[in-house]
Amino acid sequence: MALLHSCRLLAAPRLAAAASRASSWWSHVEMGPPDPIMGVTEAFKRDTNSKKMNLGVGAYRDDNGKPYVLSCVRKAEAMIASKKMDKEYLPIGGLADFTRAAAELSLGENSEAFKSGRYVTVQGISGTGSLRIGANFLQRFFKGSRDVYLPKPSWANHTSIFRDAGMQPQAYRYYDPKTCSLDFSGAMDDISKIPEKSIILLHACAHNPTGVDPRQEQWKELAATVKKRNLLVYFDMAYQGFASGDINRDAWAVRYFIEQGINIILSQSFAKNMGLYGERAGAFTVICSDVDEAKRVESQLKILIRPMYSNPPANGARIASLILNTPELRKEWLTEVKSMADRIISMRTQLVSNLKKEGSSRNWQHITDQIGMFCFTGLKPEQVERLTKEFSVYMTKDGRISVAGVTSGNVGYLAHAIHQVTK
Ligand code: IK2
Repeated sequence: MALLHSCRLLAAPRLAAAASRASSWWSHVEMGPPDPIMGVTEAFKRDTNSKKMNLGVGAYRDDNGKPYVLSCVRKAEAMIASKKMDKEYLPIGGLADFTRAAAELSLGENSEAFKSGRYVTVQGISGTGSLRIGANFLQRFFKGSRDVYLPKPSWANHTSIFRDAGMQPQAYRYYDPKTCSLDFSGAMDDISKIPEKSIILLHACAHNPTGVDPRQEQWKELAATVKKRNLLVYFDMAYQGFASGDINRDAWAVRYFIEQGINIILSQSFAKNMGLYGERAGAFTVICSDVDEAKRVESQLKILIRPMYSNPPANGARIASLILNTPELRKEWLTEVKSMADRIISMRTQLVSNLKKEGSSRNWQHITDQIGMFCFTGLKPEQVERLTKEFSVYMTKDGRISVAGVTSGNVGYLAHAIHQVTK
């Protein structure tokens, strides 16, 4: 009897838990997959191998493999701290000194659109948040198709951002896996067939994940085609300065399209080029036909932003604004961006020469041809799996590596590991 009683006592909490599961509001919620990029970092953290390398997430590391805070950022932070500023809300559209400087940086100080004021720029929560403002704006106001044509492949989050905003992600050919380079004729063929008044997304520079950008003559052809098809161009510029080391060169396509009379929309991120990742500094810009239209668009952007997050975070925008608007800090920043870009370029060269030293007879030229933070190695999913399992080298399944995570200390090990799984 006593035994029966204690069994009942033990069973009671289990029954209660099962009953509460069955009656829960959320019992139907299934376990979701880990994020394809952030999930790599989680797996990396669990690995105890001292030689492990995280080439998954695109975050810059110095040559000791350590996260890098730019010296101009440290100085701007000290200036902000000394001012003992209040913590009041920013306006809905963000810090005016920041949004103006972000527009000047992308459009160029001599841009007619910038000088005439026929644009609106609002602050966004870094590149992702700015893309989302743009996607929601399109969903509410774009009169053409819901279709947004993305390069294939594109940054994985693009699809989710547009889909969650009620748009329909579509694809155009961009990358040729056989040559590990741009499939320009495929892209032109697909783009010339996109229905008129659709939206096309273009990576302004340092295409993620492929590291493959069109050349200037190719950008010109692209601009002519999108103009002919009457497509709305959405530029995503998350790496200005990070591709070539030169902010003007990296903004060339954006500026060229506007000069051709194409009224683009644009998202910018300061995560990579200022190393402000977690500060979430970004901007969304709409080029309009005149100042009056810009004012109307601005009013609607504020109405969109207000119920999303009310107003953006202040600290990152203050830092970026001080850097962009203070000549000495800006000069220092330009040097630092260049040095980050140069270190990445030099790691590409060292990786190729180490692969040769290992005895690899494969053609790795695409590693040095590609540009920016990422390299699309061309490694197959089984090879990626072996790299992770046997060598603790972590990267996304598509074979993308963040070259920013490679250092003079580990490039030899990486080359050895890649050679072992590709020979
Ligand atoms: N747009 C593109 C093309 C990006 O690459 C990013 C940053 N991606 O970085 C993570 C990774 O791929 O490893 C963004 C937008 C947005 O970045 P953020 O929101 O951090 O500014």
